[in-house]
Amino acid sequence: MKLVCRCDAGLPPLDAVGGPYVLGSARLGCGPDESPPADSPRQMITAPLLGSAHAVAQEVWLTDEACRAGEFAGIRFRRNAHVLFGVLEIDEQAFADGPSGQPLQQAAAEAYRRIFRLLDAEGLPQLWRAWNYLADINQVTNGLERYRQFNIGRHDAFLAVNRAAVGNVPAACAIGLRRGALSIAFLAGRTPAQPLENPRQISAYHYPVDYGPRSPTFSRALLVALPGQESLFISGTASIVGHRTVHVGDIGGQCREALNNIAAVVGEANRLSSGVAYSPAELSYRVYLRQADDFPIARAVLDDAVGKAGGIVFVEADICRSDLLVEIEATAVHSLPIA
Ligand code: 3EB
Repeated sequence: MKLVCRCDAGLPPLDAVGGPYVLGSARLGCGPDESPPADSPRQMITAPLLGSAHAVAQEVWLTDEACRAGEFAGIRFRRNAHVLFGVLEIDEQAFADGPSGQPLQQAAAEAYRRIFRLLDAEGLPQLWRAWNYLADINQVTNGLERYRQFNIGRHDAFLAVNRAAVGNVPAACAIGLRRGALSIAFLAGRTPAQPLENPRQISAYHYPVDYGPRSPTFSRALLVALPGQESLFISGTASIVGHRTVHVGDIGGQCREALNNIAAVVGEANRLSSGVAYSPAELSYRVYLRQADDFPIARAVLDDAVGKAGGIVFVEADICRSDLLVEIEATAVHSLPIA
């Protein structure tokens, strides 16, 4: 079984790639009125690309075993015997402000409860990776930042279905867009993954309450074993040491610190993986920048550290702490010798 992610800038005939081997996709830089395809889950990310000759980029998850499509509680998904990719959008306006929390908190809780119900029903219960996008992530309503509202809902959902909210939790990112419903894409499978933490950082699920009443529910990275293959999913990574933001106001410093953190996580991957070592130069990166003006410096730092060859997509979007200017996520796939 193989799982690969193909990223193409521009408008390639990716629907031509289509067919049974597509698990799902993400489209970055699309307009708010574009619709996803009917037969395949696709996360529509309306954040502008930066420094790209093309308006949109598309990441397609492909496998070498035929997939089938399904729909469950508003979740569009495709799966084969080993993996499942799904996309869910929930409009928080469907929830009333009330004792069970503000609308975004309720939407997040409902979204994750549905995801867990789907995964249990499909017999692919391990949530490996989640991509979370929400509007106005740093906006404060009724005294609480929206990212923190999201964290309460997400955390509650894990506990509601008796899932651990520490330790074996998915790799993730949580990113702010200008508008739109809460959008969650996810990759799940049959077997538990190996979670990785970063020795330079406190685990996010142990952040002190200064960062919100409920800690964020994600691992710094996950190693996922599939037959003949191992994948490394590195969560959104920022300029945080311990639990504190460092290099406030300094985009170059934040980019270098985020890359130091990624290097530390890669070190952990290499300590715990039994396969061939990972290197930062081989990773595929998604770089979120709060300010488009920061692109030239971010590009230069990334090129310097990673090399130009690797796939790097730069996106203008908000980060979950208002003092963070950049967040970087990364992925790699290794073939393993078949035992
Ligand atoms: C951080 O390290 C930066 O809430 O799912 C990174 C990755 C961050 C995932 C999430 C948040 C999340 O705390 C923010």
